[in-house]
Amino acid sequence: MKKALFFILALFSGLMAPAQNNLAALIPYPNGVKLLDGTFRISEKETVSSVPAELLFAAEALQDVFKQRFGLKPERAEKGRIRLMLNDRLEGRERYRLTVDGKGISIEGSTPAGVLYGVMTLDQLLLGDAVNTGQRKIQAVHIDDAPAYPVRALMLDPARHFLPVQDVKDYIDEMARFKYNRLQLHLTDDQGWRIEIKSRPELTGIGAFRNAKAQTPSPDNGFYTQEELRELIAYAALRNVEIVPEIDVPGHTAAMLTAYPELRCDFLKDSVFVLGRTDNVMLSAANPKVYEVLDDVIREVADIFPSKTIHLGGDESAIERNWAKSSENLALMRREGYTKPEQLMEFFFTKVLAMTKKYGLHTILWCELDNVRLPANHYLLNYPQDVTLVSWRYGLTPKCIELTGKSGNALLLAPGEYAYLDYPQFKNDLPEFNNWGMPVTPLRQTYTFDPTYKLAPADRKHIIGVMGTLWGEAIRDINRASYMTYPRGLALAEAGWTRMEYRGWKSFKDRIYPNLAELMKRGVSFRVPFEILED
Ligand code: TNX
Repeated sequence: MKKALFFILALFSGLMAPAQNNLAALIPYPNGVKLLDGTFRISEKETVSSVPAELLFAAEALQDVFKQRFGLKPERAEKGRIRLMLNDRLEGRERYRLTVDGKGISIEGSTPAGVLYGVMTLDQLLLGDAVNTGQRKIQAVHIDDAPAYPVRALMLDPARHFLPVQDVKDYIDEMARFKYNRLQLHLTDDQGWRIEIKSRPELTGIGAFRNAKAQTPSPDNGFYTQEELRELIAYAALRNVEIVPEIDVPGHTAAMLTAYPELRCDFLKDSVFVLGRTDNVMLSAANPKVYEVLDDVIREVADIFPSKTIHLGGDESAIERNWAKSSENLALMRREGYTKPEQLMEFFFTKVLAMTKKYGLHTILWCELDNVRLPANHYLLNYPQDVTLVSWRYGLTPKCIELTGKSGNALLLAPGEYAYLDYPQFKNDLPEFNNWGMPVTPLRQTYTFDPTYKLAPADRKHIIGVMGTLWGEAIRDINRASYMTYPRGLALAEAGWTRMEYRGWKSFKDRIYPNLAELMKRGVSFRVPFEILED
C-alpha cells in the first residue's frame, strides 16, 4: 500500500522523470531527434494555420492537445505560428517532420497519418516540458521520424468476452497515441461468433450467445452489426488504425458449429461453449457445405472491410485437434493420397484462399511451421507465398523467422514470451484465471523484445512488424483489457517503431512515468510496475 502511494505521488510530482528536457515523455522514441538552442513561448492567442480538408482531423487533435496541456483553444487563422502541412516530397507514409524554433512549430508529413503522428509527438514533447517546468514553453527541437516497421498491431479478442463498440473505440484512441496502426479483432472462436453475416443469420443468432440465460448486457453475449463495424472502421481510419478482422478456422469453431452442427467432423458429438478451453471441435475438411458457408462469410467480410485484409486463423489445428479421426476426413486423405493430417490443412486452405483471392482479400494466418508438438522431421506445411504469417509460439519465433525466410512469406511477430498481453504481469496477477499456468511476463521482459533478433538485414527483411495479442479468456471488460495492455503496450509500441540503436531500458523506464500519469488522468487502467523501482 505504502509503495502504491509513493508511486502515485511520484507520478504526479514528476519526481521520477530525471531527463530534464522535453524528450522525457516520448514513447515510442523517435528515430531522429535533434535538440536545438532556444525556446518557443506559447502565447494565449496562439493560432493554428488553416489546413486542407485532409488535415482537419490532425488540426482538431492539435487543438485538443493545447486544450489538455494549457487550457487554450487556438483558433484557426490563415497564418498561424503553428503549422500543419502536407509535403509529398517527404518519403514514407507515416514519416513526419516536427520543427520547433523561436518562431513557431511546424509539422509536415506526406499523408494525414504522418501529420497526425507529428501532433502526437508534439503532445508528448509538451508533456515532457510540463513535467519538468510546468511552463507554457517548448525547447527548440527538430524531429525527423519514421517507423522501423510498417505494422504495429494490437489484437483484441471480443470472441471470448464481448467488448462493446464504444470500448473498442476508447482502446483505439490510446493505441493511436502510441503510433499503433493496426487493430486485429479476433471476431470468432469457440466461445462466440461476433460479426453479423447477413446471409447466415444463425452464426450470430445462435453463436453470439454463450449464456442464453444471462441478463444482458453480459460479456458472454453480443456481436457487432455490419453497420457498427463500418462505423468502427471509419473511426479507426481517422486515427491511422487499420482494423483487420480475424475469422478463425478450421479449429476454434465451436460457436460456429453450435449454429451449424452438420459442418463438424463426424466423430465429434457436441460443440460446447466452454470458457478457457480450446474445444476439440473442428470444421470438416471434407464437407462441401463448409466451403459454402465460408464463401458467404468471406464475401461479406470483404464487403465490410475496406482494408481488404483478413486473418483466417489456422492455429492449433493441423494435428492438435485429431482431424484425422474423422471418417470423412480419412476418406478424403485416401482419395487425395495424403499420408499426414497436416495435408488436410493444405487442402482446406487451398480452397479457402481461392475464396479470399476471388473477393480481393489478402490473407494472414497464424504460423504453424514451428509447432513444437510436431516431431523433428515433421511435414512442413506449404503456405502459398502471398500469405502473411504471424509467429506466436513461445520461444519459437527465431525458428519461424528462419523458415518463413526460406518459404518467402511475410512475417508479423507476436512471440508468446514478449507479446502475449494475456499473460500475467506478476505471479498472482490472474488469481481467478490461469488454468494452464500462463508464464509471468513482466514489463521489462516485454521491453527486451528485439524484433531484429540481431540477424543480418537480409535474413529478416520479411519481418513486417510487431503485434501484441490480448487473448480474452480472462478479459471480462475493457478495464481489464487496458490493465493487461499497459504499460507493456508502451514497450511493444517502441519495439515496433523505434530502431534498436535508440532504445534502452533505462531511458524507457524514465519515459513511462509521465505517460502513466496521463493514462491515469484519462481514466485508462494500467498495472503499476512496482518492480522497476528496484531495477
Ligand atoms: C493460444 S495464440 C491461442 C489462443 C488462446 C491463447 C491463450 C493462438 C494463435 N491461439 O486461442 O487464447 O493461446 O494464451
